[in-house]
Amino acid sequence: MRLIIGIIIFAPFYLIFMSVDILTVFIQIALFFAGKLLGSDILDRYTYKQIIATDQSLNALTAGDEDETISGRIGRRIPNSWFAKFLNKIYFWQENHVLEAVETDEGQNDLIQ
Ligand SMILES: [Ca+2]
Repeated sequence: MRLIIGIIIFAPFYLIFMSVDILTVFIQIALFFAGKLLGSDILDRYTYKQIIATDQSLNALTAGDEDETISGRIGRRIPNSWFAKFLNKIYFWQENHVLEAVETDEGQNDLIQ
């Protein structure tokens, strides 16, 4: 019940943060490809770190562990769901992206178990 009240109170802030995060993702993806085109190793690594940080931020915003990516959380909890299959399609170059993203030492800080 407290979690639901908390979500209602913080929903406007949550939506603002989420919007900024999603906007940041698009900028990061653009920078990532710019780094690839320019052959810039530093820009490449910099944007990769930013993308992981944003991914984990979105996971924390949705009551997940702040040290885990969304893919890792999906792979740990619901690896056969439609969303897991959707993520695996996006990361087509990996055998099973959501399972590869699982970090065995993460997930204990999920707010919703
Ligand atoms: Ca981690």
